[in-house]
Order: sequence, then structure tokens, then C-alpha cells
Amino acid sequence: MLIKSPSASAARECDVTPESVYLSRRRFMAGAAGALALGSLPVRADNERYAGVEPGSPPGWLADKLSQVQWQSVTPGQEALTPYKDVTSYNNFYEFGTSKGDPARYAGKLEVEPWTVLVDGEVAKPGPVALERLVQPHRLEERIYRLRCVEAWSMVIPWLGFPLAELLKRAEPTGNARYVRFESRLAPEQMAGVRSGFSLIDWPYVEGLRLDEAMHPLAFMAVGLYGRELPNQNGAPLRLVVPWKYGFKSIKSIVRISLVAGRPRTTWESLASDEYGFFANVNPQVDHPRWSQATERRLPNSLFSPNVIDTRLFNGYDEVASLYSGLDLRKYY
Ligand SMILES: Nc1nc2c(c(=O)[nH]1)N[C@H]1C(S)=C(S)[C@@H](COP(=O)(O)O)O[C@H]1N2
Ligand SMILES: [Mo]
Repeated sequence: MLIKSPSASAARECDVTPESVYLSRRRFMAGAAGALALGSLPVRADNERYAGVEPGSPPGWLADKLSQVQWQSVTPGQEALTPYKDVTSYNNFYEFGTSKGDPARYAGKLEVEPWTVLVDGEVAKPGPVALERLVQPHRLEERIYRLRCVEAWSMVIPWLGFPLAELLKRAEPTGNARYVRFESRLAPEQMAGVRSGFSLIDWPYVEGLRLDEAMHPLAFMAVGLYGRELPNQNGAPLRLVVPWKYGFKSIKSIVRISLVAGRPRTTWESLASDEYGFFANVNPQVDHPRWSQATERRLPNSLFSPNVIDTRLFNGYDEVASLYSGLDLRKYY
């Protein structure tokens, strides 16, 4: 399957954790009991790639799973990780404001425990599911993915989570299900950006995928990054990550997942359908009216080191191409 295939995203460092990392993790885990007693667990303090990561305080359902993570199950080869500081301080999460620093500043207000996700629509097993129960059946994997925003910046982020397909299969989609609709939490009293009234967005934030896209092994539900739980600004406690599409498809802080027959109305498409399509596949040939999509700024960058690189079709994830054979990508952008 995906992990073993020599595809564009397959792990170079192979699907087995390198022994040195494994051993130091074991050493670390041996010391973890003390850290747990303090209520915080810096889960990847073992690895220098994870330097600078703020220790989180994972909820019980996550702490239990961290010892069995399949580390680096997908990596983008030799590309450097975007430092933790940049991943967690340069964000888009309009519920908390429109500037890049707003989510880090204000998303702390979001209450993420307890958290329930409603799974409904065209499924044999609908119902509300407590987050811990939703995550419980899954072994967590680390996937290091490129994230490409339509604003022409990009990052490389080590996510922790499980394939979206596994979650969907558990709900048992009926024969009528053709799309998946996702909805974000809406809690105005906790969300300064929603209260401000300046935003043109019709809340809650909604995204969607065609069912075959959602079932693709690269489509991922993240519950963590950098070996710890998701910081709120990155979409705690549960978010979607679709690495071959522009970042706005990767909806944060999900409270509802619906299998539906018709194509859902999504937030950015409703706002400006000439600028943001439903598919939103990364494509250097199809420009946004305000941004060329031919290149991107790989963060971190600066005036003196702009770090501009070529953008690749499907963000370099060639293995999704067959989902779109016969589709005119200029028309269905
Ligand atoms: N609920 C919600 N999800 C969202 C957004 C948002 O404003 N609200 N912004 C999207 C956009 S435009 C991008 S680029 C990514 C950014 O994810 P990051 O902040 O973790 O890098 O989140 C996406 N998910
Ligand atoms: Mo974005």
C-alpha cells in the first residue's frame, strides 16, 4: 500500500523507525513517567529535528497512543521541516482574526475538552461520537506533508493522526454517499474573529471532498503535530489535512462530518467562486486572480532569503493524479 510504494510521498527513511531514533525514544519513554506526573509530556524531546517544540499536555486519549506512533510513515524526502515556532505562529484561522498572528494570540480561548463529533448523513452508523472514542480504534501515524496555501506560501509539517478513510469506513457510507462535508466548531463567545463582524464569512466554516478523494490514503485526520497534541491555532483537537490541495481545504476544529449525495457548499467557494474552486488542487498552471500560483515562499523566509521555489502540480503528490483523469483542471479548479 501507500507506505511501501515508491511514490512521490513515500518515506525515504523507510517505513521503519531508524534504530537510533527508536532507542533514544525508548530512553525518553523510560523517563516519561516523571514528566507525566508534572502533567506535561514533551513526546519527541528525543529527536533533534524536534528542537524548540513546546511540550504539550496531551489529554489521556492521546497520551495512551503516543508510545505506539508509527513515526515518519510518510515524508517528503529531503525537505526540511518548517520550525515548530513558524508552524504555530503563522496561521490562517479566521474564527480568531484575519492576521497571521491572531490565531496564536486568541485561539487559546477555544475549549477543546470535552469534544464531540457528529457523524451523520448517508451512513449506516450515524451519531455523535466523543473524540476519545473516535480516535481510540486507530494507530496514530506521523505524516510529514507539505502544506501549500493559496496565498503562495508553504510549510513542511509533521502531523500526527490517522487516515480519513478509516474513519469513514467505520461509519459505513451508504450507496448514496458521494461527497463528504466537514464543519468547524462555531462558538462566538470564544472566537474574537467571529464576533468582530468584519469577516465576510458565513459561519460555520465548511469544507468538502468528493468521496473518492476522501478515501485516498493521503487524506488525513490530524490530532497532533510535532509529536504532541495540536495547538489550538492549528485546529485542535481534530482537523483535516489534504496535502495535494490548497490549505483552505484542510478544515480545522471539526465538529461534524456528513456523508452527502450532493456537492456541499463550501466556505471559500461561496464567498468568491471565481477565485476559489471546490477542487482547489494545487496547480502552478492555474493562477488565482490575485496570486500567481507558479511559485511559492517556503517558510521561514525573509527579505534577504526569500526562499522561493517552484510549485508542483498536486503539490508534488503525483499519486492522486488518477482521481482527476479526464477532468479539465482549468475548468474544475
Ligand atoms: N475552520 C477553519 N479552518 C481553516 C481555516 C480557517 O480560517 N478556519 N483556514 C484554512 C487555511 S486558508 C489554511 S492555509 C490552513 C492553515 O493551517 P495552519 O494554520 O495549521 O498552517 O487552515 C485552513 N483551515
Ligand atoms: Mo490558505
